[in-house]
Amino acid sequence: MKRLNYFMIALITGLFLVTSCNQQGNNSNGALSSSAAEKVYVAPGEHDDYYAFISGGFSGQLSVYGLPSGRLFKVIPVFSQDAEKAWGYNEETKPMLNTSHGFIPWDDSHHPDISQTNGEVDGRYVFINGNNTPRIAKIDLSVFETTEIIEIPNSAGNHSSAFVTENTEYVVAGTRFSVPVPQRDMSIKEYKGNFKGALSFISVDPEDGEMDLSFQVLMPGFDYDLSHPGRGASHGWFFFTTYNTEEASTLMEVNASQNDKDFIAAVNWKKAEEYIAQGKFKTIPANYAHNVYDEETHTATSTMKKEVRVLDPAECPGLVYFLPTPKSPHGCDVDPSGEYIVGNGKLSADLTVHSFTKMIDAIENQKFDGEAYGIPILKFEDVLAGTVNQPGLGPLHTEFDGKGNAYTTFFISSEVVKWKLGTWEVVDRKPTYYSVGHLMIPGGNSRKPFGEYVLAMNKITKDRYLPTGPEVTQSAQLYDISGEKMELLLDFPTVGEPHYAAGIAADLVKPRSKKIFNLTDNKHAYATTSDADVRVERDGKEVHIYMTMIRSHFNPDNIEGIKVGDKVYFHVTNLEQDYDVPHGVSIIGANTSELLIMPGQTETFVWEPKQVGVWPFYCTDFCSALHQEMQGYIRVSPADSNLDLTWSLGED
Ligand code: RUQ
Ligand code: CUA
Repeated sequence: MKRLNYFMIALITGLFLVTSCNQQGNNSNGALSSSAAEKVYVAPGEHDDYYAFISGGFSGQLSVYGLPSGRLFKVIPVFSQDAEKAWGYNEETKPMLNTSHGFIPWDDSHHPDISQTNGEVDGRYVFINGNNTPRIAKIDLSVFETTEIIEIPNSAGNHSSAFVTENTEYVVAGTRFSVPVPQRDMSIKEYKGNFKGALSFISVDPEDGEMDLSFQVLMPGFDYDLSHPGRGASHGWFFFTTYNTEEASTLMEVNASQNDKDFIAAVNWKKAEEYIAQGKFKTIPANYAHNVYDEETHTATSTMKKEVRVLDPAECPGLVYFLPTPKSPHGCDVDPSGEYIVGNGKLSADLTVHSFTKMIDAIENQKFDGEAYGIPILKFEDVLAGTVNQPGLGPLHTEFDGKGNAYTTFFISSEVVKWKLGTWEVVDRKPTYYSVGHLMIPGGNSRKPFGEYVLAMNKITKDRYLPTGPEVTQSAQLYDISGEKMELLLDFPTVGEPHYAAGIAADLVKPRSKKIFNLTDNKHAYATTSDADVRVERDGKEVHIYMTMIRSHFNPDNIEGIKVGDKVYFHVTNLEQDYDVPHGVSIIGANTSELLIMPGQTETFVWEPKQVGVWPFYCTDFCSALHQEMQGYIRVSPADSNLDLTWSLGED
C-alpha cells in the first residue's frame, strides 16, 4: 500500500470541506458589521477606486469589476467566442483564435497579471494564460480588448503562467504537464526521464508591446504548477513550484504525492539571456500561432511560427537550481521586497518560506544536496527563511499588503490567514464562504501593493445565494485589510470560475481609456468612411456590401440582386464619432453573431441566404429614439435570376 497521509485522505474525501462548510454556514451570523455596507457603497454616478480583472476559468474570458463595489463593468472576450461582442464570429477576430490545432474557440483562463514598470503595475496591459491549448493573451487597457495571442509550443496545460517580470521584460509561461518534446508517438510508460517540461519566456516589446517567444528552458518531466518573478534583489530570477517530481503518469493523486518534498525551481533568466547571447541554445522545429489584432485595420492576422530556441539546464550551469519544498506546493509567491519565496504545500501542515539571500549564499558556497537531471538541489535547511506553523489546512496562494504582512488562502479549512513576514506568526484569520482558491490584493504581485483590500475567490457557494438549479455561482469576497484585523465587506458572484485576479488603482487606467476610434485612422481593407463610398459589388458568387451606419439608418438600407447560393459579406462601418454610440447589425438567418461596432470601427460578417424572399436586417443596440427605425431589407432572388445588383437609401 502506498503512503497516503492524513491531509491527502482529507483532500480526497472532502472531509474537511463538508465540516467547514457546515460549521461556517451555521456560525455565520451575517459577517457584516454595520459599517461594511458604507465601505463598499459607491454612490450612483461615482467611480470605484480600483479595477479588478478576474479570470473566468472555464469561461475562457476576463471580467472587469470595480472595487470596492463589486460591480461588473465588462466581460472581455479572450479565448472563447463571444456572441455579445462578435469575438471569434466576425471575420476580423476569427484569426485571433487560430492555433496549430486549427480554430479553437475556447480555453481555460486562469492567471491575469498587469504589466509593470520598475516593479509597479502600470496599467498598460493585462496578460492571461489559456491552459488547455497553451496560449498567452494580451489585453490592451486603452481599449479593454484582446489584441494579441501567442500559442506556446512544447507545452500542455499552460498553468504556471502568465506572470510578468519587473519591467515587463517577459511574460512567463510554464507547462503544467510534461510531454514528449518534440511531440511524437511513444509509449506513456516511458514517461520517466523522457518527457520534458518547457518554461517559456515571452518577450514584450517595450515600445509597442508585441510578444515574441524568446526562448524556452527544457526542464525535467515534472509538473510545473505556478510561478512568480523575483523583484528588487531577486529581479532576474523566476520561481516555479513543481509537483510530481516522482514523474508518475498514472493515478497521480497517489503516485505524485510520494515524495516528502518537491521543488521550487529557481530560474536565472538573466543568465539565460547570457547563454542565448553566447549561442548556447538549440533551435528546434515547432509550430505555433502568433495572432495580432491591428488597431488601425481593425483586423487580426495569424502567422504560424516554425521554430523555437531552447536551453538545456544540464548544459547551462547556473541557470536553474532546485529548492526542496514540502508536499506538492501549489502557489509560489514572492513578497514585495523580493527576499521571500513562499511555497504553499497543498498537503503540508506548515507554510514554507525560502530566503533569496540564503539561496544565493548557498549557491555561491556550492552547498548542494545532489542533483536532478544535472540541476543542483540546494539543502532545504540552507535556503529556509522560516515556517508558518500550522496556519490552516490546504494552503494554496499568498499575497502581500506591502506593510510586512502576507495573506494565505486555505482551501480545506476555508479561510484567509494573515501572518507576518519575518516572525512568521499568524495574526488574524477570517472564514471564506467557501473553499477559497486564489486571493488578490490590487498590486499585490508587485513591489508596491495597494494594501487596502483583499479579494478572495471561492470555489463553492452552496447556501450563499438564491439557488439556481444544480449549478450555482462561484464568488468573490472582499475584505478590508487596512486595519489589524481583516473585515469581510462584500460577497459577489463572478463570471465562470475565478482563478487569479489582478487589481490596480483606477487612476492608473482611466486616463488611458479610449472613447472612440478616429474614422480618419481607419485602415480597414473594407472600410467605408463616407456615404459617397457606399456600394455593393459582385465577384462571382461573392457579394461585398460596403455599408455605413449612423443614427438612425444604414446606408444602403435597400439592396436587390442577391441570389440564393451567394456568399454575402457585410462590411459595416460605424460613422459615429461620439463616445458610447455603438450600433449593431444582424440579418435573419445569419449563422454567426450580430456585429457590435464601435464608433469609427469596421466589422464584417458573412451571410449565406438559403431562401428566396425579402429579408430584414436591423440594429441590435438601442442607439437613439429612432433605434427601432434603424432597419433595412435585402431581396433574395432565385439562384438563376438575372436581376442586377442595386442599392439605395431614401428612394421610394
Ligand atoms: S489555480 S486555486 Cu491558479 Cu489555476 Cu490555484
Ligand atoms: Cu443603431 Cu440602434
